Amino acid sequence: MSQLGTTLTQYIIEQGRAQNESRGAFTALLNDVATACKRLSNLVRLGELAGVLGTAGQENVQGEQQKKLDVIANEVFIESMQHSGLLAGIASEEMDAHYPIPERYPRGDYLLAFDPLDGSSNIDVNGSTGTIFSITRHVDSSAPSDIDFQQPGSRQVCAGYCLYSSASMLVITTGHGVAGFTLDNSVGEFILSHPQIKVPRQTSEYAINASNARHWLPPEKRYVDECNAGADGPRGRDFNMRWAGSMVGDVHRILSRGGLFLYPMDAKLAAAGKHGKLRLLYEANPMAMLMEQAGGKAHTGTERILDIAPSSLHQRVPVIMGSADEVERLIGYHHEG
Ligand code: P6P
Repeated sequence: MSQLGTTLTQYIIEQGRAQNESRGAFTALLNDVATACKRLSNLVRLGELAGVLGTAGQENVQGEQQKKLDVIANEVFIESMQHSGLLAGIASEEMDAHYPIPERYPRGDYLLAFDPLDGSSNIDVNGSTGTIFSITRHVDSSAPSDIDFQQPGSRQVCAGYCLYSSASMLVITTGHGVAGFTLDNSVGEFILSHPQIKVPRQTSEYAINASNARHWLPPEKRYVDECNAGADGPRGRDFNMRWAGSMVGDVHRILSRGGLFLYPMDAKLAAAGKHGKLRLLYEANPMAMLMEQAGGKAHTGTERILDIAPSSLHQRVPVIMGSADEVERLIGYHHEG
């Protein structure tokens, strides 16, 4: 009989045993996340054949044109997660305020914040997209408010993403390292394929949207110029640049082979009164937990991302994350000013 491999459920239960923690609720919660991701993986894989491409003809709270699949992905996640009795509330990039669990369902102890379809501008060109999620505890039994979601990233109990690309992969951490699961469509299970993901401390690859170069602040300009100077420059080696246009695609590559992901503060964002491009609660925080759990670092240039005390549900922050030596180098440039 062919071996199936370790399923997500088996992994969470085994992790619980190893930590002497009861993981029943957690197992059920992550299984609901996995169900939602499988449903989205099918829709993304079918694309136009499922009639899910193109714009929804409306804007989200971020003022961004919503794709049909942004709206569908949000609905799929809520439908898959709200019934469990494990969540006290849900916050999403696609919703102004948090979604209270309907009274017909029991309320649980966890809060879910998620970006249903990160990189959705890639969907119409068959590029990589993903779902990013962050789970924290709801500290009391009353119905949560938006403020209850605004917890520092260091209080996350679970973080992860599902990458929809050549394979669909679920990558998660519960605070004991990072594991990757590949979707086996023949049985409809996420199977453990990358048990202990580690980010190399060094790299020769960086990721940034180079079209913003004229807006970069001195630390980022110095960092990128030195990388581009290659073997004859101060770094003494050639560098490569990749930009996926989806944070999930870039972060997954960096978790897989090292690199530095940059969406820093720049003059254009400052002029628009923004503190960054990427959102703290459901993009920067979950990815920062994954990076640190994999031996990388995650910083804004002035502070560790997981230490930030959030001030709003859709707060934006600068993001510098990946191979520890490169994050430390760029932080050093920020300190030099
Ligand atoms: P730009 C996608 O919209 C996203 O939020 C991240 O996934 C991605 O890294 C970034 O924005 C891309 O931004 O300015 O290159 O389109």
